Amino acid sequence: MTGHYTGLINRYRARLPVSEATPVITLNEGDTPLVEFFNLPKLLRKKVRILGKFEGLNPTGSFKDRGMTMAVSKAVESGSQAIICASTGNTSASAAAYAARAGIRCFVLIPEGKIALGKLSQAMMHGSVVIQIRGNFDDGMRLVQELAETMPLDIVNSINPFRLQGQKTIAFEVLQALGDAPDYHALPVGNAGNISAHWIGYSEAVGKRCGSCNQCENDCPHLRDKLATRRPIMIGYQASGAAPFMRGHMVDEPETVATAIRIGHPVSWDMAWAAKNESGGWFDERTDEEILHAQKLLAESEGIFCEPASAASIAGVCKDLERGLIGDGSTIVCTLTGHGLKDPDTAIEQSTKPVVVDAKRGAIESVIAQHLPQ
Ligand code: AN7
Repeated sequence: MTGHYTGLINRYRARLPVSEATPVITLNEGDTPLVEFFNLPKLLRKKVRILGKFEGLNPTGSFKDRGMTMAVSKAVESGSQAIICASTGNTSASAAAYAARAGIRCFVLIPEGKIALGKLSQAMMHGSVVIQIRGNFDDGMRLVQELAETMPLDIVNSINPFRLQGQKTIAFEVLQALGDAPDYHALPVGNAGNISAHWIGYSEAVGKRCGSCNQCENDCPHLRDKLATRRPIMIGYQASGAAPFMRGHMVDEPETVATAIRIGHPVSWDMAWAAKNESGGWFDERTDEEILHAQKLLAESEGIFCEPASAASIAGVCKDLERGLIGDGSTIVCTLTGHGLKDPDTAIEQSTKPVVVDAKRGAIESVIAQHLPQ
């Protein structure tokens, strides 16, 4: 690579449905760190490699930016003046930022009282029109589809296929970092777009499937330039209160502390099942307690602060290692979908409260003495 990094569309142009005519609306998203965890395997007493793809380090703090750079670029290319989405928070934050960048209008529908503070502040700060609905994400998703039928609005939820095209690039980055696929790739599942996008990316990288360009008949770059020899086993983790993939049917009243994945009617239902089945993987669920415990464990043992939904992948992998579902010698990548700073309320609630003392040396000394390593 020459010059400075200018975002995933420019980097993966040959693998994305863009042309010279596509205006690239970017905040230099992607190229996130793949961080190996050294303390977690020791704590678990397992001889495995666990790596976190820290998507919280994208420009608006979540993986949504990968899909949004594509969705907004294509919307602008088609002459769109306004975008709309339903969101549990991160999609709205990302849509708002990319719409600001593009100079177009953005409308977001969010469930009243059920989105993390950081995400709400982002949508407001970037100047989108924030509409809080007395309903959940699934209600919002249905309404967005109805509204876009008659109003001049481009939907930027993951039913917009360009979203998944952008998000598939995470697989390319993992493959280029590791040289080939990990044995397992674990991630949280809400609306199920991301697990579907991961699988599209991994599949194209081995030349298995190619749905994203018009050249596949003859000289397709996806088939020509393989990035991997194999695909990982995909594991999708849900919060127990919002686990339609575990129930085998849609859930009407999803509830979880991990508000990002408080979704009962996932749009990418079929694609997510295909990812699981074709990869030989599985879905599982974790309780809110397990999710928060994993979030704290990762923050304290590895120095990585992800949001609760993201920690579902850590909670998932920890238990599946203990159960022996994932064996010794495995390499596991966990997608850490969003930054912990998105949801300061939940973080503060589960942490030791700061001590308050007089501004005097002696008072502070005694606190320090209690906590110094022996
Ligand atoms: C941190 O923002 O659906 O299974 O509206 O924010 O692709 O839905 C967020 C989803 C995981 C689940 N982790 O991904 C939204 C929204 C975080 C998220 C998911 C979300 P999908």
